[in-house]
Amino acid sequence: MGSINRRHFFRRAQHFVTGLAGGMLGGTLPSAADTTLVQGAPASGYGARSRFETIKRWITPSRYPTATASWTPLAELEGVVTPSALHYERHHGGVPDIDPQAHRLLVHGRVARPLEFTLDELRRFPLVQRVCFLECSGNGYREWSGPGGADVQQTHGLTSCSEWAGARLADVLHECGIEPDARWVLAEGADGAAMTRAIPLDKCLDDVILAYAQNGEALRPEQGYPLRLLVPGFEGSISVKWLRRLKLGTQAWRTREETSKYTDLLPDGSAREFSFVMEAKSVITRPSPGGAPLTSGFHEIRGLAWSGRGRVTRVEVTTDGGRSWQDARLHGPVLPICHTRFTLPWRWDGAATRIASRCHDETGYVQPTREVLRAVRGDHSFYHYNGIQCWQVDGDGRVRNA
Ligand SMILES: Nc1nc2c(c(=O)[nH]1)N[C@H]1C(S)=C(S)[C@@H](COP(=O)(O)O)O[C@H]1N2
Ligand SMILES: [Mo]
Repeated sequence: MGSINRRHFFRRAQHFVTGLAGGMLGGTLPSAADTTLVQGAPASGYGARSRFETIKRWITPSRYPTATASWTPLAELEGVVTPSALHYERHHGGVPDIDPQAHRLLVHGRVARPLEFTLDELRRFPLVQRVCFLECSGNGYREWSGPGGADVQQTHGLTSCSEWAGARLADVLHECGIEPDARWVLAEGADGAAMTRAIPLDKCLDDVILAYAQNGEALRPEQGYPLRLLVPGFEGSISVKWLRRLKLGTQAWRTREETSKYTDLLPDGSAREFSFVMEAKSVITRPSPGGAPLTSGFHEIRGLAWSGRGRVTRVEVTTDGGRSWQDARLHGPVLPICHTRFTLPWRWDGAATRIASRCHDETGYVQPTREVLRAVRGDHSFYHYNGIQCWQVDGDGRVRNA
């Protein structure tokens, strides 16, 4: 939109609308004879994006390419659903190549009837579907010690949002007959890492999905094809991909992923265990670092907010470095445990400033600053960073992580 001011923008929009109506109501449209018609490409069996579109996941450089992560380019996306091809990835042992016909899910342990399910059998359970985000608890780990990531992709790209569909885990567990003393469920993946995590049984009986579909089609291999757990609101690592085994037990197992990993060392030397829930968070995706430098005038600030505890109820935005905050517009439908799009009109006067967003969720929780988080969790945290993200807008219009 460049440097046009807001009034100009609306006037132009009005011209556009009246111009269009004039054309449709008998104004002069170009006739077929005026243009050279070129035959386009034929229909295709499976779609691909335009060759002019080039945005990509950013892959963390690593000596171990099968134990790394790729990050969603959030600043480049609109709406709230992440295209499957751009969903972030985190794998500990690479992406296995699994034949769905041969794949089985074993349910055993504290159940009356240990059972093995094929995918066809799982599809016979009643369907459950929901749009929700999945976020790695390592998202934003570099921001703990100060501004870290170069852009939104590197600060927040380990969250993505999809429509997931499958069977309700509760239905499948009930089919096996849950023993009265069962309290925990161990989930194991069929990948090289045999990723294993324990989940409280209460959560499993509440809203966990045995997902076989994502955004309408089969899961992508990198998202766990042919079957994964989808544990709404919990850190991503609990949503075990390539799921092959569920074991019910009376207590947690404290696997490697629950002791040496996915715990949070506190200032007093103790560790937060089972810190499952992803707390409320938000980020301004536009303007943000890496975009074209801003020109003064009207801009629409855009961003995403989400909370693992339920709905986002309010997002405030500051454009003056925190002196004042304004309520942004939330674009519906606002779903629980789902990315929520917010926007706020802004006129930039060309002076250096700082912009940031602050998310509230339906539990009354308000997204904290980095200082507040560090005061509580100390200097040794890696996971669960959800601090307010501040962007510095320099006088020349360049935006950077501050
Ligand atoms: N079997 C298996 N499941 C797994 C993982 C894994 O490495 N192996 N990674 C976990 C982690 S750490 C996260 S954040 C999410 C990532 O899911 P995604 O790759 O679909 O985004 O999957 C989880 N499930
Ligand atoms: Mo993760």
